[in-house]
Amino acid sequence: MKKSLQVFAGVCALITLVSLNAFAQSNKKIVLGFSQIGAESEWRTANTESIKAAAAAAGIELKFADAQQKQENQIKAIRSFIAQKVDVIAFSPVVETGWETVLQEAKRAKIPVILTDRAVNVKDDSLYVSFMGSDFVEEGRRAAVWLMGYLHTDKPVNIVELQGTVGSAPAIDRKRGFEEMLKPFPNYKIIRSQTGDFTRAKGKEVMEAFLKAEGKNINVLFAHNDDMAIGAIQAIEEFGLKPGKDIIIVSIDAVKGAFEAMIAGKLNCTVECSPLLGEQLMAAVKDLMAGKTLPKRIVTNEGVYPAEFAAQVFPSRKY
Ligand code: GZL
Repeated sequence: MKKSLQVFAGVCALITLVSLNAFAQSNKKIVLGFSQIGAESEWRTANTESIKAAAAAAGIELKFADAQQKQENQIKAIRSFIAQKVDVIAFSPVVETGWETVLQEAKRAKIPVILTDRAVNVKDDSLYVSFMGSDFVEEGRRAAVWLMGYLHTDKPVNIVELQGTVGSAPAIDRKRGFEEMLKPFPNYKIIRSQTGDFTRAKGKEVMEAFLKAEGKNINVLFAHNDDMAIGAIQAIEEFGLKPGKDIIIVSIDAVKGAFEAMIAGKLNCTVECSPLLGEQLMAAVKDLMAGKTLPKRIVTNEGVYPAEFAAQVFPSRKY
């Protein structure tokens, strides 16, 4: 009799332990590992703020790693998240290629991966669950369409281009979209094109070189982001020309600095690329943890802001 009582007590204890564990599991905070590219631009800072604020509001434990724009640091961060057994990994890939190995490691560890902001170029797209971010090709198209509508000319238009980070999805795709729209109009010519790595400092430096080589031959600057455009504006002024008048400038992001430059008459148009992905990401993480299926591609909706609307729109801008 005594023996069977002991067995019964043991079984009860075991059931309690298992059910407690299950309860704890169900109330366990979701842990998200996020590898951010860096802090290279106003856009990136706003994107980081959006992710951190949304994680806190969603009650999700965020492990955040800043890669200082280096792919090897992002790969290290993802490996660290795998070792820590986080529930979900999300990251904004600094460049499109070189991710297969680490994404296969995450897959083997059964940790789902969500891409935000930028895409990866992999053969096996089961290596990530979903990609949420802008359509960069469309952003390039919108920049070109605005420019041709603004200039409305069949005379020669010499364009210099400040490209984003070499090998990054936004740099590749914005260039592609811009050139696609210009193709039927050969009077629009890109005479110089070089990376400014999405930063103000590099944008200024490369624009100085463009001005030294081409001077007043430059009619238009197309910058892949506002930060490089703002750096280039300084270079144009130091060269003795008027940005926004002697050289028409169109860029992408629609950050606060771009609205300030447009209101000052130094920038002519910015194409929106929203960094406010935090809430969308946390909702996707929660859906994933609840067993729901995510769409493979979630596109953010955006607009185009010509200078004449800047003062009116600026007060309502969120980044
Ligand atoms: C675009 C984003 C780009 C921004 C830049 O989604 O990846 O990186 O256009 C940022 O400002 O540095």
